[in-house]
Amino acid sequence: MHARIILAMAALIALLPGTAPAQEGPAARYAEHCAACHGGDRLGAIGPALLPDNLGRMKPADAVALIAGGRPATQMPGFADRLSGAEIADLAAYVLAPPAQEPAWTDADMAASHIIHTAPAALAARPVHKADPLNLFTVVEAGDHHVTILDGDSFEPLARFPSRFALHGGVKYSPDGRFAYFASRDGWVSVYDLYGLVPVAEIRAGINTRNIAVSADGRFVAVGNTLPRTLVLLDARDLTPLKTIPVVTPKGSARVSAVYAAPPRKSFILALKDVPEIWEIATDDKAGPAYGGFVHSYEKGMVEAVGAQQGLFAVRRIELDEPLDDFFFDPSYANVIGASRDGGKGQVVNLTVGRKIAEIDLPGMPHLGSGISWILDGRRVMATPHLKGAAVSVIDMKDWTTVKRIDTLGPGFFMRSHEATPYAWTDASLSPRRDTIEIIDKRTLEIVRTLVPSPGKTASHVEFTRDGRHALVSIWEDDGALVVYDTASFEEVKRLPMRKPVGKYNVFNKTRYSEGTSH
Ligand code: DHE
Repeated sequence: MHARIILAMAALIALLPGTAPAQEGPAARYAEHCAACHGGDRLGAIGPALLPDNLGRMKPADAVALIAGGRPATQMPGFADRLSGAEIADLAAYVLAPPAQEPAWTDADMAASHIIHTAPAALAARPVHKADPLNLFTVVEAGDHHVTILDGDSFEPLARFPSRFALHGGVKYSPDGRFAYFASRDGWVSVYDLYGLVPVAEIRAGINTRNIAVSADGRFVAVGNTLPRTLVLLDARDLTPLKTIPVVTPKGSARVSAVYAAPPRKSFILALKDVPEIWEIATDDKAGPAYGGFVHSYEKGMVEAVGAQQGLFAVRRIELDEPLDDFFFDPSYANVIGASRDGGKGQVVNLTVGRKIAEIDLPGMPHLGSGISWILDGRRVMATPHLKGAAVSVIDMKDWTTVKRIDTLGPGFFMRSHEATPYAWTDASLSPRRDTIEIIDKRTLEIVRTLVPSPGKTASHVEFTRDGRHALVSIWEDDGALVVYDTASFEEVKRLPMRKPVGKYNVFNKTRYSEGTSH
């Protein structure tokens, strides 16, 4: 209804004298055909933002096809009947190019976008369902921008609701597992109540967001943005904005690569994309001088104080040799293991001393949240698939040497396991063998089984149930599915049709920081 009113208003405005686009060209065509849904400023309205960062890796040919044919099951119509091929190609090039002036998103814009769906007093006192609240899965279905809440014992859906356009990255939970937090590429952050199965609140914290993190005490949500270049801190209860920290360094401003909570440190850690630095943001009201703007200086070989920030949200900066695109922590959270996607080496940064302590032979660490760790022969090892090669690297986390490079059927995105199983599961979704899941024995580092859940269809992203007895594999297709496997027999036990279920997140494993999954 809302969409129809906006479209009708847009059509009306276009008919008013003096308001119809005066000139020809893609900007005028954008104003005439796209602005009503995607915003005159391209920041999005009922449709998503049409800016290069938000459109991700969309190729010009895909943009042309989408404008010509529309997007099925959404309100995006096709324009092939109204625009010529050349006009559509011009329009595609226009939305894939940055605007002449970088769009702004102020604290006032953010505050104006804040929506409370369920007031705190109206939240359910206890779960309205009979499922184990800690064994729920939140499944992000990218095919039609929905989220399914799944009972992890019966594998029956408890709820299915529309999400913001293009959710990306891991769903995060409050420490008690009651609230689920989502981020969309367009900067929308949402909180959902898993007791009452209702949305609680939403806010648009930026124009383009990398990811979000929830503090260990559950009080704050950190939003890492690439546009504008900010870190936004929200009240986790209802997403009220608390503080916007511009990501500005003496070397210039930077986009956020990713932000994560570091529970034992009572802080958020974020990596910057354009400046070689890691930042640590205190989530402790009493944070002392350790957060006082210390920067490690390689030239001077010492830690020097460059400012005196203390207390909640104090910022500590750590300088690096090269920026990190991806990182994760060792189980103690003393070390950050990261790499730039183009760099040939991984780096280990010790957060206590505030500097790089080792390099890892890890060419182009792949997608974030891809790695896992376990104990092998008395020592902790980590493993991650390669984005650009048919291999999984297993690294000793004490001396950072490569224990083994396991050859796989092809490059993949993710690797997952669970404390209760001796096996790790990995995909080859970036290769011609994208329909396979390979199972590695964590004790022998050998591949012991290859599953093909749906021949010819992409299989990726595995997540385990709370007890580790079942593994859920995604079939990444619009008419996709979640396939549930028994992790001892590797037999399929259930198949649920879903619309491109890109990721699924188990409440227990995430909130208990299982070594077999991302956090
Ligand atoms: Fe992701 C997580 C970055 C493309 C699906 N991805 C993340 C995270 C980051 C990231 C920073 C960690 C968020 C978190 O959990 O807090 N992703 C990037 C990229 O830089 C990249 C390569 C390019 C881009 O477009 O941004 C990229 N990612 C993709 C995809 O194309 C995927 C496959 C489909 C999609 O939905 O866009 C994709 N990303 C995912 C998923 C996770 C994720 C499913 C969560 C993994 C998990 O288990 O935690």
